[in-house]
Amino acid sequence: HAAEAHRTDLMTITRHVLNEQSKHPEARGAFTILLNHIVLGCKFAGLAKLIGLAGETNVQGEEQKKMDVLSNEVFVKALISSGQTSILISEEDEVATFVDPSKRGRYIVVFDPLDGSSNIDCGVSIGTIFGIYMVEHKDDLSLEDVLQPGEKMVAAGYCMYGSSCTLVLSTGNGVNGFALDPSLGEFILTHPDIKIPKKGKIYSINEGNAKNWDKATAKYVENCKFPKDGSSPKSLRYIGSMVADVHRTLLYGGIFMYPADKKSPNGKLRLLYEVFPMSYLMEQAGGQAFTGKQRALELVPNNIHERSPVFLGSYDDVEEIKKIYAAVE
Ligand code: AHM
Ligand code: MG
Repeated sequence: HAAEAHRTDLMTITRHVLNEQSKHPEARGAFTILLNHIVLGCKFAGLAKLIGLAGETNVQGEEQKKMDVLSNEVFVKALISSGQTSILISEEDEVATFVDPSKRGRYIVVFDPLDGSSNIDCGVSIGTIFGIYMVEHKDDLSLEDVLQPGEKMVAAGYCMYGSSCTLVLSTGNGVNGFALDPSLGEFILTHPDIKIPKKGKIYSINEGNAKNWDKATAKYVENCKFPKDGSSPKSLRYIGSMVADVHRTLLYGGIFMYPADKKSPNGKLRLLYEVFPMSYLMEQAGGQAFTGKQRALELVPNNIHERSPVFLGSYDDVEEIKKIYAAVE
C-alpha cells in the first residue's frame, strides 16, 4: 500500500532538506533555518500577488506600496532575522546589504523577490528567484565574496505564484519540486528528482525583438519554425514571466531564450539573481545554460546588477544553439 503510505507520510520541504544535509551535519541546522526564512518570504510574496490583484488602494483609500517593494522588505527582514546571512543582493536594492556583524551567518543570498511584477494586474504567474553562496570568513567580507561564478552556488531555487504555489529547489544534488498545501501551510514534495527531457518541442523567446537579433539567434528560431532535418516545427510559448517560462521548460522540455540584441547587447536578464539560479537548476536537472559565448555558470560577474544573455533548457536544444554560434562567429 505504497500510495497510502505516501499520503500519510508527508515529505515537507524542511524534512527533505534535513535528509539531504545529513551528510554535512555541521551545515544542517544553519541551512534549514535559512531555508525556513526564505519559505516565509515566499509565502508572503504569494499573498502579495493576491493582494496586488485586489487593487492598489487599501480600505482607507491610501496608495499602498507596490507589491514587489513590499515583498522585498519582507525578504530582507526575514533573511537578516534568520541569523544565517552575511550579504544580501536584491533586484530591488541598488547596493548590497551587509548584515550587521551581531546577526551574521555564513550564507549570501541573491534574489529577485517578485519577478515579472508587471504581470500582477492580469493574474499571470509571477515568482521569486534565489541563489545561495557560502562565505568562508563571515567577519572579513567584501563585495568580492558575491561576485562569484554561478557554479559556486551551494543552492538555488524559485517559487512560482500561479494556479498553485510551487517551490523548486536544488542544493546541488538534483532538483525537487514542492507544492504549498494551503491547509497545512507547508510545502510538500510533489515532484521528486526532476529531470528535463533531453530534447523538447517548444521554444520560448520574445519575437518582438527579432529586428535586433544577432545572426545566430535568428538562424536558430528559423530552424524551430522551418526545420531542415524533416522534423516537425516546434511550438512557441512565451509568458513573459521568467519563472513561469522556465518552469514550463523544466517540466516539458524545450528552450527558453533571452538573447543579446542590437538594443540590449547583454540581453535583459540579471546574472546574479535570474540567470545563475535558473542555469544552476537546469544543469542539476540534466539540461544546459549558455550565454552565446560560454557556459552561463562559469561567468564571473563584475557588478551585482550585471545582465547576461541566456539560452537554457533541454540538453539537445541548447547543444544546437551552441553549434550555430560556433559556426557564425
Ligand atoms: P522585471 O524584473 O522587470 O519583472 O523583468 C524581468 C522579466 C522576466 O520575468 C521575463 O523573462 C522578462 O522580463 C520578459 O521581458 P520582455 O518583456 O522584454 O520579453
Ligand atoms: Mg526581475
